[in-house]
Amino acid sequence: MTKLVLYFAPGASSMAVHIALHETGAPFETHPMSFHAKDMGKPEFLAINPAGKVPTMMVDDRPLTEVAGCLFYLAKRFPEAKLLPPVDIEAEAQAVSWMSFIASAVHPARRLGLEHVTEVWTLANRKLGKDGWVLGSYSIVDIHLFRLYWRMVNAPRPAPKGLGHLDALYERMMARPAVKKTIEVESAIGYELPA
Ligand SMILES: N[C@@H](CCC(=O)N[C@@H](CS)C(=O)NCC(=O)O)C(=O)O
Repeated sequence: MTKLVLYFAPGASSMAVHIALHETGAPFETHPMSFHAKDMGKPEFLAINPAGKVPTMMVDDRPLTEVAGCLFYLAKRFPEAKLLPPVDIEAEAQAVSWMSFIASAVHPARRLGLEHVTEVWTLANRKLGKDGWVLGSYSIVDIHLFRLYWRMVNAPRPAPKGLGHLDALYERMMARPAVKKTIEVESAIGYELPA
């Protein structure tokens, strides 16, 4: 059986992969990392992921990085978890399209101020366009999008309002056992997220 080890920091981007691992029901090990202890910059971690970032997921001792890459691997490796629509090239392409948008536009937005954050999240809300799952059925895209939305709405800084489709997605995600379990485990370790 494939051995999976997730390097994660509570509440960080790695939370998305942590949720997906819980969704699969597959056994995995975790390696908590600390921002305060600067774990991501330590030589032993940089030897695994030269970018010094979480998530980093070891797949039988081979490092896999980037939220989108890790999520895609888990969805394809554990098809019974139904984290992607089955055998649908166009839906898979939509997943890649959405996760590229999330990683390149949504993730960096919070560093660029409220006006930019509002613009990007308003676009995401409009792209979502309905109170449902992004691809029509629950998928890794919902997990990826949720983690960033969760981070924004739970941060102390002001957040854009009027994002009804995303609020509905957030509520549905928060009801999922895999999300509850991940938050339980990560909050028990403690969040060290930058403000
Ligand atoms: N593009 C990466 C971004 C990952 C990322 O930015 N991770 C942050 C935490 S959210 C990190 O590990 N930062 C290391 C540090 O600040 O030392 C992905 O999608 O996985």
